[in-house]
Amino acid sequence: MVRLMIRLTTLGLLLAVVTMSGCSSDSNNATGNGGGGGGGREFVSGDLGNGASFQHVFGTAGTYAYFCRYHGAAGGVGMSGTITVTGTGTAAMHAFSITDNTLPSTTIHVNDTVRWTNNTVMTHTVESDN
Ligand SMILES: [Cu+2]
Repeated sequence: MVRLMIRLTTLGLLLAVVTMSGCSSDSNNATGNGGGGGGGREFVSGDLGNGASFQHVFGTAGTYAYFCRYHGAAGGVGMSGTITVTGTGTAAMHAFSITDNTLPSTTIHVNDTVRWTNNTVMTHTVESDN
């Protein structure tokens, strides 16, 4: 009986952790604009497990190189890509599915959102070089 209770409690905690990590991803989005939460970098997703997603609104034109910390590195090494942000348009969503150890490069407009969803069984991150 005690064991069952402990197992149920553990399950409850696991569910709480999963729920919280979903929220933290959202709060990253909220603070990600303008480089918050990433040690001054434009965006840092944290770990994205299977099915997890992260999104970021690009409020400033520029060229944003980014990478996965487990399969790439800053400077375009390995699992990496570039988001190029040009003049203002209608705010649009660009959703990408990660299906292997590559990351998309794309050109978007200021105030557009990019969303990455990890559809592999491995853990990845998306984080800007700067
Ligand atoms: Cu990766």
